Amino acid sequence: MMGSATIAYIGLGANLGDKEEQLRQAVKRLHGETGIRVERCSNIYETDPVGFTDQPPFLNMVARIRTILKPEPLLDVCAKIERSLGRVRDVRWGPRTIDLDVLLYGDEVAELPRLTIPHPRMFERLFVLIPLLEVLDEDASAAVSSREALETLDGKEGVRLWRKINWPEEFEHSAN
Ligand code: A4P
Ligand code: MG
Repeated sequence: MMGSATIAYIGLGANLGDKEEQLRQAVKRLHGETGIRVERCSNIYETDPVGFTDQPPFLNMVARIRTILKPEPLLDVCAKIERSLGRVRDVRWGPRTIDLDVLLYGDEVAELPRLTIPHPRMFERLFVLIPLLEVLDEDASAAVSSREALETLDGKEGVRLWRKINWPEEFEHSAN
């Protein structure tokens, strides 16, 4: 049914509350959406805050999904999941229970009023590139630029391996 669907990459970040649980819930809810299937999860990394630095460390990861949703409905789903997990928009770049960004959507390059693809800041961010490259298809149009960006960036010590969500195995054995 999802054969003609598009591969997209969702960047997830959390730095308030039970961060790891927030990520797990967000992945589970993404997968539970009609028209979205989570295919792979990267490792989870603990990362120093970028931008507004006076805030707790983040946990970041990337999910590769297959979806029949178009980009804007996909963004709406991301916002809905953020709201359902209690995100309140306050300080830009500030602390958040959960943040879901659409990093890549197929080979699409788009500048829509609410949505820019690829995500405008992803190539400057180790906390995006390191997990992304674990799950990014070799033949994705952004594969070369992502790998090159990763090689040129300093500060890799600000991104530390935290743990791995064993997707989908560990979810198949849990009730909630
Ligand atoms: N928007 C445009 N393009 C996209 C896209 N590709 N994906 C618009 C998602 N949203 C996109 O985002 C603001 C608006 O961007 C959305 O309404 C959407 O229409 P937001 O999530 O409401 O606000 P935000 O996340 O506070 O701002 P922004 O600009 O998305 O922040 P970033 O760039 O996501 O940065 N440090 C570490 N270590 N780890 C982090 O995860 N995250 C941030 C947030 C800062 N520092 C961090 C981390
Ligand atoms: Mg965001």
